[in-house]
Amino acid sequence: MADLAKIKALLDARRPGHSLPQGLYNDPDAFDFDLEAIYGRSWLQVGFECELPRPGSHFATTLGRWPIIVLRDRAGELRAYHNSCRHRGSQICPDGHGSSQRLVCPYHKWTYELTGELAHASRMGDGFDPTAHSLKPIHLANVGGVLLVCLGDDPPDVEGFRREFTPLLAPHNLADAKLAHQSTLHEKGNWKLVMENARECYHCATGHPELALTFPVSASGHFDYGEDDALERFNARMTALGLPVGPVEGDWWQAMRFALNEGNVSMTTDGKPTVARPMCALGGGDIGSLRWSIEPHSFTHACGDYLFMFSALPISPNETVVHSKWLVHKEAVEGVDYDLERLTHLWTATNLQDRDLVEMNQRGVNSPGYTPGPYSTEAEALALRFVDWYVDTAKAYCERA
Ligand code: 3BY
Ligand code: FES
Ligand code: FE
Repeated sequence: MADLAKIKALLDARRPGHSLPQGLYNDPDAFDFDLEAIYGRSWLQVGFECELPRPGSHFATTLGRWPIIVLRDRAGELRAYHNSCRHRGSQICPDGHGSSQRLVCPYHKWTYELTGELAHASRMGDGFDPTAHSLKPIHLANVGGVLLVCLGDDPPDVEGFRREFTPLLAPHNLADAKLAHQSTLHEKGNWKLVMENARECYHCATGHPELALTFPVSASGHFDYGEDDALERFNARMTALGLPVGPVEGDWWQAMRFALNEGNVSMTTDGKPTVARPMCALGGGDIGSLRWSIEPHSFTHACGDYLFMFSALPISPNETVVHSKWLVHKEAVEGVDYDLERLTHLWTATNLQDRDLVEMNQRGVNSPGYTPGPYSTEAEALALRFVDWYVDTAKAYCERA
């Protein structure tokens, strides 16, 4: 349990418009607090319904310290559980994708139905009650094929997100998508530094030469291009195609469709589509990118031809794992309709560049010379929004505790 008085003092010391006090980036108590107050209570985007194509499909992942499993049961219902055996607690499924009609714990072979009931446990004696040893469910929301879980008992409202976001997402046909690739990147930095970096493009023009070709790196947080009327022209073109652009937002989420740099159709190293069979064929697939973000941990971009998801999951005060997923149309054939290296090149390069920036940031933040500094309200608006959300959410938790 985190030292709440210490956390409160750090939160109270935060100067508006500035980065956080040092302890919030490297103190073990702050890390424990973040897991409990932030990751343990927020909706987290873990993946997509298309990753669970058949009854029995599952994927397992670890959110902070919590292994979870998401599956499709025999009746086709999606469910999520703590990935922890009700015998002596072993993790049941290793992280990754799999398929089975029952879940068998590798340790002593306790066996669970996909609906969570304990179906078999050998040599437990007459007094043993299997019905008291079902898998523990966790909250799961399926928003148009995007899967969110919440580990807390009392999840934030998800209906506003569902209502406002689903019309923007629908044209991307997630029901007809498949997972083409996923990756895991270990970063020696606090999760909040990973996310602040992910929420701003102040560093992009110089830090991400590949991304900067297509991504409007000098737009402000809501992809406003200043004097240029590119946004209006783009919005008019999307409206003519019947595509809503937003922006729409709630406390913990945001979504909008934005224009790529003039002349570019997809977020690739040459601006051309990288998948011959698009997810959304409207406008020849030239539909900018639908970007959505979920506080505390993710952003996703959906172009006409592919989708990319970024999720930051904390490991320790100074370590974070970045999970990335790429979706394409389910009928796109690797080696025929797309080349995997070409599909993944841009975001893999960007992630590696960001890792170096985050690790450099963490080393400097650990210095006795570190003092919180001001964000650019123009270039770092979304990083500031993230940090403000963090401070507000953390303070509200402290008040209730
Ligand atoms: O959140 C985003 O959309 C992006 C991706 C690249 C940098 N970051 C601001
Ligand atoms: Fe799972 Fe023993 S811990 S069967
Ligand atoms: Fe970056």
